[in-house]
Amino acid sequence: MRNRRLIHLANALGALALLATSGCYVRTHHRPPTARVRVSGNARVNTAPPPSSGGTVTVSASSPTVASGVTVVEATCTQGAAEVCNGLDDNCNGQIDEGCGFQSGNIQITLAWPTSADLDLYVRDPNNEQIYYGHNQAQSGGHLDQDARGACSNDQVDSNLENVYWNQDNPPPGAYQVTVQYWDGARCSTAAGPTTFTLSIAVGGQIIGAYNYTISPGQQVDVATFQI
Ligand SMILES: [Ca+2]
Ligand SMILES: [Ca+2]
Ligand SMILES: [Ca+2]
Repeated sequence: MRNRRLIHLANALGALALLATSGCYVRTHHRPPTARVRVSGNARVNTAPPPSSGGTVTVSASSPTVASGVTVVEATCTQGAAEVCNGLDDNCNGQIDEGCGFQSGNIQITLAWPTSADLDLYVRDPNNEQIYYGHNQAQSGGHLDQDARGACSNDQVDSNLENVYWNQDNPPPGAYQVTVQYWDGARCSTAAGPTTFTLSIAVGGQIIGAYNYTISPGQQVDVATFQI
């Protein structure tokens, strides 16, 4: 009997010893690490304009306002056509009468007429400086490079065209006023009587206006005003 108790005691002590050495412990359950969720979707479209490539300066203008009585010419042009010296851009390249002995540029204004009258082209720039036969170069870069029929002279290269241009990248911004005057200082001019002229304006390589007007001796008309 006593031995049996000793055996039980020994078994109990063995069990305790086994527990003590088994490393029994309560396992803490950790939450699994939060999964990283990769959100995929459409890439955002960058709507910002691409950076300027530089090198090309684009000059644009408002639609010109024209004087009463001025007819807007619905000029037609044909790519590849011969350019005639007529105050119109016949070949659609944005230059008026190239090859006729005067220059184009970011601004070009050309006056043409079909009679022996002495018409004069005046352009007032944003600095209020007027370019014409008596003042053919402005501080703004504007030039009158072809005068015609001055006091009825036939000495000039082409007797029926006048031209003003700015050929720098950035002509001054502001208002440009285009005026035509019929010089009546001598019978040689006024004998031509009322004369219908053609006038075209190109800005930034585009024709922004082409006009006809019938002008009388001694008359002055502010044909068009535009802003750049
Ligand atoms: Ca042309
Ligand atoms: Ca032409
Ligand atoms: Ca003239």
